Amino acid sequence: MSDPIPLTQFRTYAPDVMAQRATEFYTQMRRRRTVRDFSDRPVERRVIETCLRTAGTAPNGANLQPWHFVVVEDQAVKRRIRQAAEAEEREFYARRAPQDWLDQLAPLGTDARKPFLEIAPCLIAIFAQPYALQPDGRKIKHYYVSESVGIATGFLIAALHHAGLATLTHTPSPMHFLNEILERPGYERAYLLLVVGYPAEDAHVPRITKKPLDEIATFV
Ligand code: IYR
Repeated sequence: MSDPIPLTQFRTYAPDVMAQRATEFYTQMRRRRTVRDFSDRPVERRVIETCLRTAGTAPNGANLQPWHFVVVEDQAVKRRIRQAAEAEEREFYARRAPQDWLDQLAPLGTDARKPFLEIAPCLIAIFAQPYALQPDGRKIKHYYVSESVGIATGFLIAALHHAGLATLTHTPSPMHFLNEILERPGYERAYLLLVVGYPAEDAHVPRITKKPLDEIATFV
């Protein structure tokens, strides 16, 4: 390790305070819902920037930070993304998706129409970088890319929710059109498109439940 510095920022809490903090965070996070009905109310750039900084603090392979975030606010670019995404989604719903996948999606009520891609004020396209390209053309391999970008995306979603913004994790498949529209290098992999904004006045969400603790965790 090169020139380690003392860990000064870690905070410890009394047991009750710790338990209360855990509960408060859970209470806050369980209020997050994936939203599909967005309003066109604008979001402040500085909030998005701070949430992206939070995403950038995520633990990741060898601290190579194998991600890039493209924030789309331009209406014309959003329209192009909507058109390309809907073209893929029409294929998905009409042909590509096997029936059992469609059956699983039915309760969510999703289909190939993605108006939120134009209505929401902000789209964040998240790209994963399998390697970094140096100016001299040398490649620096990245490690645990999917894990790293997944964790950073989780931080981002939590940060946006904490700030009071709604999100939708959208994964049109395939997503290579994002490289073209957003002019990202071909070696970057479009990982996820995060729709960000405020819910519409009359937003509805599916009636769903989360698995209880004893189903998702085992203590040995
Ligand atoms: N990408 C499609 C289908 C879809 C797939 C899953 I898994 C979801 O949880 C939701 C939708 C779409 O966005 O409609």
